[in-house]
Amino acid sequence: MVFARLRHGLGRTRNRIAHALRRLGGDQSTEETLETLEEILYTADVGPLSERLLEEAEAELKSGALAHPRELPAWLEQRLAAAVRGPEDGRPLPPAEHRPTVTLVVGVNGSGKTTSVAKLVHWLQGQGRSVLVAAGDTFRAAAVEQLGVWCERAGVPMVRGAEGADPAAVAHDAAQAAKARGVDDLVVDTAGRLHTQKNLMAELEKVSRILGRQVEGAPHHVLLVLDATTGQNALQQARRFLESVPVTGAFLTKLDGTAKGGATLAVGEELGIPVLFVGVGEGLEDLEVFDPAEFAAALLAPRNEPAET
Ligand SMILES: Nc1nc2c(ncn2[C@@H]2O[C@H](COP(=O)(O)OP(=O)(O)OP(=O)(O)O)[C@@H](O)[C@H]2O)c(=O)[nH]1
Ligand SMILES: [Mg+2]
Repeated sequence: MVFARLRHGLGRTRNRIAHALRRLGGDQSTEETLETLEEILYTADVGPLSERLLEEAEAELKSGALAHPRELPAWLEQRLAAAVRGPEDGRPLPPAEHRPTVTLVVGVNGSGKTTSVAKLVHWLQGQGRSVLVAAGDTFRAAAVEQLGVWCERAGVPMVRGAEGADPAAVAHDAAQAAKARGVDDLVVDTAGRLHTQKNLMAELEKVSRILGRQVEGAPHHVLLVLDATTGQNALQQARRFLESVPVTGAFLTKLDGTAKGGATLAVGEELGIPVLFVGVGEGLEDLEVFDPAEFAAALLAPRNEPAET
């Protein structure tokens, strides 16, 4: 089942939400209903979006647009789904006009970039696309090794530089190799960096610029990898990345192990970027293309299936 691991990960949250949702079906006053709704939104860590939804719910209950609190769970599911964009036409990373399609993967330390690059490679192969990987994290030799292991497992070639090499030089070499080999996709891993490290953010701009010189319009996709377990903090980090590189979408990782699934919605709503993928485990296959409707349903899973006890 799609999002089964997410449902599982959200287990504890789900039980609390399940209780609250059941109360919505009962005979509560408008005030009690809104309190219950607030609890649900808070539990799911939906963030600033909560306030807007609460105001809307209040207005609609008072105007009669929402006739009974019983209708709130369905209303909520629909609103949550509408708050965040998924990939256009359900197709993330569409091919660029000319080969290779270049995808740059960025984010803070430990957010899950390298693992996500591996998953992306695997997913792209599943779409029938040939891939080359650039080991743009030249900071640590171990980083290149880690990516190398994944690439070997997935059976894709990897271009690497010497330890401490300029990541832009690696990106340059990889782009040339990708063109020479005629592969469909080039995926570029980068070192983790804090949004506050100005020089490292400038380095990212340089990598992006160099890629653009090699391949028209590159990078065509810039994926910002965000650790969902950091909840609303992920937003803070994300804003600064958006200033340095043209981020085209988010890859939300570690949704299998978080009670903060709502952060996903906050990302979409607050940053205005689509969520393209979610990571739901540490393996190559543990990636889902993001679907807002399915996600909202999973978040409010108890509405659609009996709650676990
Ligand atoms: N449970 C779970 N773990 C994940 C997921 N994605 C990544 N991880 C784990 O998160 C940890 C960090 O992942 P990396 O891919 O090395 O993160 P990174 O952003 O490349 O890290 P740096 O290169 O050091 O900045 C590893 O233990 C991964 O297995 C996910 O979707 N679910
Ligand atoms: Mg890494």
